[in-house]
Amino acid sequence: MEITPNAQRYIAQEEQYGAHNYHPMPVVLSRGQGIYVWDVDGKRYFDFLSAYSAVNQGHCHPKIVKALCDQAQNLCLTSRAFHNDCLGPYEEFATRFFGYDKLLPMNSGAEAVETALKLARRWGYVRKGIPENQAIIVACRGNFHGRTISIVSISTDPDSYSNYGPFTPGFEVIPYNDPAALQEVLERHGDRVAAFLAEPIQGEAGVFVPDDGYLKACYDLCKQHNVLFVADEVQTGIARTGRMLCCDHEGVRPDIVILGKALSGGTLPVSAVLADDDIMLTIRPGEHGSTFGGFPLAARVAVAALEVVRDEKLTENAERLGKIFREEIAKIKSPFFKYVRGKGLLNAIVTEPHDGKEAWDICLKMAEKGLLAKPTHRHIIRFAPPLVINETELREAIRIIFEAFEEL
Ligand code: IF1
Repeated sequence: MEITPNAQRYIAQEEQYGAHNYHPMPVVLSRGQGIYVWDVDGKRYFDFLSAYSAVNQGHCHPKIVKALCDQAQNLCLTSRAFHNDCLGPYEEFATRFFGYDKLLPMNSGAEAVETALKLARRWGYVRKGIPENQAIIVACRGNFHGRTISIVSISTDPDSYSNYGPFTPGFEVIPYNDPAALQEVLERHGDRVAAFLAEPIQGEAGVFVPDDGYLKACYDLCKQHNVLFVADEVQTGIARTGRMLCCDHEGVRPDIVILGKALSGGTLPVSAVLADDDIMLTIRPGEHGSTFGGFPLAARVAVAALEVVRDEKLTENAERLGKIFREEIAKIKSPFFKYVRGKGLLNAIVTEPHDGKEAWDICLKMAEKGLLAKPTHRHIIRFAPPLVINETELREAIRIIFEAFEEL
């Protein structure tokens, strides 16, 4: 894939002055609108990563950008030392939207996960009576919940945790998609377990969709042992998998829900933790917070972002177009192609290397043809377009994917 001198200049600048904590595709973007992004040379691409599902509503959605710009002229930040006229309306809107008593506003997804871990431990001590500093939280192998030290303490991916120790204690990690493994831990010392934390579909692991009934089985085990079921819906939530929350596919109502990414439509870092009063009120004034958590810009933007999901019926669209995507992609005939998996518009193609080429080369070929997607764990290519995509656009993108496999 050709890298123009114009693009090369930006890449070299990042190389020289920026930390090397990423290895991006050799594409330099300068504009986004809806399902498309444009690079600095004016080339247009389908965005099939959507910033890892943060741009469900499409790039620079006019309604969300308007909310951002209007509020930015008035009042950006008050801190929580004072009230303002944006936070209450947002909290009421979002708690009714998802059906929970209370919302605790944070900024990044990792901060919301950390908040959920603290909330679960606090509930474990205050409500369940777990002896002080002995609460256990169970997590799953293959997880991705963010990059803080406590979160990488439960990671099973060396790229996430190696040389970042010592690690936070109080976690047990069990195999994903294995209710018996959870049952074993809870029968062994469930009286000390405060919560079970899982992604309803493991995104980073390569869109690993657990067996039907897995979430419900784990939820029931949690209820039997008075353990909180905590769903990390940062990537799978907000219509991405064809339901408002991915747990809705199994009729599971998590005790704690973690949201991020698309909560702002990809304009600002906005995350949140949702729970009912008996859990949420175990954190009292002054016992948790954040300078920007729920600030006026985030509050106005998040309401607009959720209204777009509702009004433009993005959940239904993701469900319908996701089925078409998997049906069509499954027809690919190529030595690289193993299978496609996913729910709604969170899908991935599992590839295998062939003839000295692999997923990265397929992604470069698709980029050449005007579609951006990125491999995860080397051989899995995630496909997650903005949920505003229509069938015609989707079929055009599928054709590009077919051509890339054929040409390789
Ligand atoms: C990176 C991965 C995806 C998440 C879930 C919490 C967070 C994430 C289920 C933390 C964030 C992002 C982080 C970003 C790339 C991307 C990612 F590849 F890292 F794993 F999507 F799968 N829970 N995922 O997916 O949210 O603090 O980032 O706002 O770190 O490279 P955050």
